[in-house]
Amino acid sequence: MARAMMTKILMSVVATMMLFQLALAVDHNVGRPDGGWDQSTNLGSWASGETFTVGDNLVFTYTSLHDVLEVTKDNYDSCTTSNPISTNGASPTTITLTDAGNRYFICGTAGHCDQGMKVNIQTVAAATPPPTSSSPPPPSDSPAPATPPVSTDTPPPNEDNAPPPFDENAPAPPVTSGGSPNNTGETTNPLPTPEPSSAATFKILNLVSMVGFGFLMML
Ligand SMILES: [Cu+2]
Repeated sequence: MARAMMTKILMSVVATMMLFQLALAVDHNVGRPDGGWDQSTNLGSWASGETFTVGDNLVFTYTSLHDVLEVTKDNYDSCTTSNPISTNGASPTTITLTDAGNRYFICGTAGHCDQGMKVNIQTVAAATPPPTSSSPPPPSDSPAPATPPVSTDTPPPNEDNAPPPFDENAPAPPVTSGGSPNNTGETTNPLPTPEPSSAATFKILNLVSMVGFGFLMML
């Protein structure tokens, strides 16, 4: 039951975050709005004004005079159109930036790359999600409070009590004058109850905040 519910919550959190990612994905219309995928647009300048994040899309819109080749850096630099990584010839061409790093696109029409119809896309990683249960904090907390209970006054009961409890009040144990130590045994340990470790508390708080975050995300 509880496990199934946790699974359900986690799944909805993940799904929500994925939707969130999709909602944030940006379509970058290459060369727009001032130009396009053509020879007359300064595509380097256009690209430098954009921020490409993992999950974003490139959208190339062009006439039948052009196409879109994805190529290696070497072929990009030399405008070599043979052996492209991919060839796309049906405008519009949408390319999803699935990973951080550099990708290189050129036009395959003779001479167009040399005329500037090329663009280098530098994709950056998406922002990291908020740190939910990262490991670092707990260790710093736990060791410190471990010591306190040691040197505190030792509870007096056991041995001191033995002789005197010739109870003035209780008439009950009149058996022998020998004051059996067993009777007084009940008062023995007022041992301090073990404090809940702060590490455990921390974990619980973390869990609660995670679940709470999940619910927030679902709203
Ligand atoms: Cu072209």
